[in-house]
Amino acid sequence: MKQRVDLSLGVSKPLRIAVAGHTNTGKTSLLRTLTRDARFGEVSDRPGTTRHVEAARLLVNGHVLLELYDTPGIEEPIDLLALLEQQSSASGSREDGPQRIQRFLASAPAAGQFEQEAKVLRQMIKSDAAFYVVDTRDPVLSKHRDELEILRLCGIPLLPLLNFVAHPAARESAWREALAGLGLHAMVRFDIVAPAEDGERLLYGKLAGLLDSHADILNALIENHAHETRLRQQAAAEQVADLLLGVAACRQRVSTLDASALEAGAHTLNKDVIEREQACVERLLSLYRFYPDDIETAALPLLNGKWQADPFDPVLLQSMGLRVGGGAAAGAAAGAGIDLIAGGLTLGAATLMGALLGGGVQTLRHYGRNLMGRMTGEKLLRVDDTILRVLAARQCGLILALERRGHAAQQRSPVAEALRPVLTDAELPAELRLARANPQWAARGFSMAGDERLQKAISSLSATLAQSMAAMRV
Ligand SMILES: Nc1nc2c(ncn2[C@@H]2O[C@H](COP(=O)(O)OP(=O)(O)OP(=O)(O)O)[C@@H](O)[C@H]2O)c(=O)[nH]1
Ligand SMILES: [Mg+2]
Repeated sequence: MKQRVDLSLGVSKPLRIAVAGHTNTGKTSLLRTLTRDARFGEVSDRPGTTRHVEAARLLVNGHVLLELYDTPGIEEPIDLLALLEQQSSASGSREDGPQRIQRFLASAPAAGQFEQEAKVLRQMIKSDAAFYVVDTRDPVLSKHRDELEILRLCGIPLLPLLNFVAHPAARESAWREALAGLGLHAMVRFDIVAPAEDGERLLYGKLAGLLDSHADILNALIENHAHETRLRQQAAAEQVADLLLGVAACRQRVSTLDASALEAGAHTLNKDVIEREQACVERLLSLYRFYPDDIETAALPLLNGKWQADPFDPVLLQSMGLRVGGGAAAGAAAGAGIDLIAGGLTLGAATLMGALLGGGVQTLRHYGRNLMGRMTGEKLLRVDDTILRVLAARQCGLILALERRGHAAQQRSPVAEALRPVLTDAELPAELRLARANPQWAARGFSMAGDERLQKAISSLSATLAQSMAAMRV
């Protein structure tokens, strides 16, 4: 994809934004969301969690464009404003806001009673702009007005960010009115834990309106954000396509048709598919910069060895509205979702399960002498279409859950409940049928080897998957 972000921007000085506000309003959470770093700082329900200023950087093409500074919550605004007024009248000179703040920072209380507030103000006067994070569930009190009064003295643009607006107790209009009354007319609604898809675009766009001198950096951030989202979605769909093509190509040779050989073969294939799915989950988590703990345990193969229901579980297959071979309901899980191919004929999952339940070759007798004759040829096991459909649905479901999740979210995201079928046509996509005929595609890492036909298949299958996911997003 064409890179359109202007590299030359990186050589100018990064834009410095302080994140300020009352304690416990979501400042640290905002940094997690904007940096996509779920481990940034410490977040908790306790007030006074952040005790020091902490910086995070946003890079575009290796250049730092934005520096965000998390600051401690302001705790004693009323007393501090009183002190600032007292210092100002004692000085007898007419000072502007930043001079008053500097005077305060040089005074003894800045190292004593107001140490926390001093950390915020010291960062504010070094920054180009600030976000003021508001918990709109709070009533607007004089402590908030005083806090804003103090922050405004720093002389930099202040953009209020209305958090918790979706909460039933939100007092959005009271806050809007109060902020406007203080001369702050530009503000932005921003749900920090679950930001809207265009949330960051609106946030940086609003800030660009207040910060003419840095509009180019902010526009580059907006563009880069959209660009990275597109790249991530494409890379994610390619991971799933790679998984599906690899699994479709997998085959397991069995030497004889007795039950123990078939069961061992089915077991090996089963294990291989689960491992491949797990590897795909790990790659998707890392692509979206999440950790296994962020997703509900039961839904992840890597936490308990398999998904709550592994892809071969007959009950899962049925609950997905997918056709399952007749024997599945009988509980012959070892063979569910696995086709037996013998002498060039696909006998289907039902046959394999019948064979496993009924003791092998005898069960196959009803296929007639003719067929039994073919059994001397090559005998293979491979996953059936249903398994490919289940894997596609699960991995696409995971991608959508990761996309919806903000990096400040504290609760685990569920995946399993929301699964919707992805490959719904009666026939599987042509790329997967092609993979069936190309067992060499099953070799781990083969997609890295540059095989042209496989690369083409990955790219066209991923486009199909991306289309299905786009339809599910709306
Ligand atoms: N549901 C929900 N919870 C949020 C949101 N933003 C923050 N929180 C929660 O509010 C609490 C405080 O968040 P922090 O990010 O630690 O707040 P802070 O402003 O950095 O707090 P201090 O460092 O103590 O000043 C945490 O439990 C967050 O998970 C939000 O948009 N929605
Ligand atoms: Mg904090």
